Amino acid sequence: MSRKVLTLVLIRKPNEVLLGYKKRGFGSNKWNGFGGKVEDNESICEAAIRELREESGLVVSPANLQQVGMINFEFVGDPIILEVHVFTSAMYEGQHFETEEMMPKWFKLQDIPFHEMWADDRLWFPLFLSGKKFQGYFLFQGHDVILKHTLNTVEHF
Ligand code: 6U4
Ligand code: NA
Ligand code: NA
Repeated sequence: MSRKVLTLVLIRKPNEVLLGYKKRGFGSNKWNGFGGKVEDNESICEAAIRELREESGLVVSPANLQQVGMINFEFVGDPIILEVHVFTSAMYEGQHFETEEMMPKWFKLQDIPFHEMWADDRLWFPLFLSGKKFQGYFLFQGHDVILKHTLNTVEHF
């Protein structure tokens, strides 16, 4: 078993969240937050900020980035565990724009397109949206079926 550390950033307004439609690569054709792999020369927070900027155009300062979740994903038949660090910010600069990887769009909280997102999102988004911090584990078969999971709130990271 080896691990890959990834980031996922969800930008909030009081009644909206910014998602991006992933146009290529892992998780393509799904709406998701912005993020990607942590490089060797950077911290997890730096990676989160860089991926957000590369994929959406928005800039967040480290002081405004809050970690809200940590999720481990395992895929049947794949020895690599994805360790995804989930962050949020209500403060950002810049205008979002479409990139080669992502098409960003604001969603009202009542209109979040869970049927076009990773299957785990409908389980942990309610915790995120109510301001709770959480830790989870999901075992996937393929990219659509969750065979088992755990999900717990935590006090801090
Ligand atoms: P490259 O190869 O550079 O294009 P990179 O942008 O570094 O890739 P990418 O896009 O593969 O990384 O990262 C995957 C993204 O998908 C990360 O933000 C984490 C996120 N992710 C992976 N599995 C997820 C899942 N089950 N539910 C979820 N987000 C997931 O909500
Ligand atoms: Na990415
Ligand atoms: Na990347």
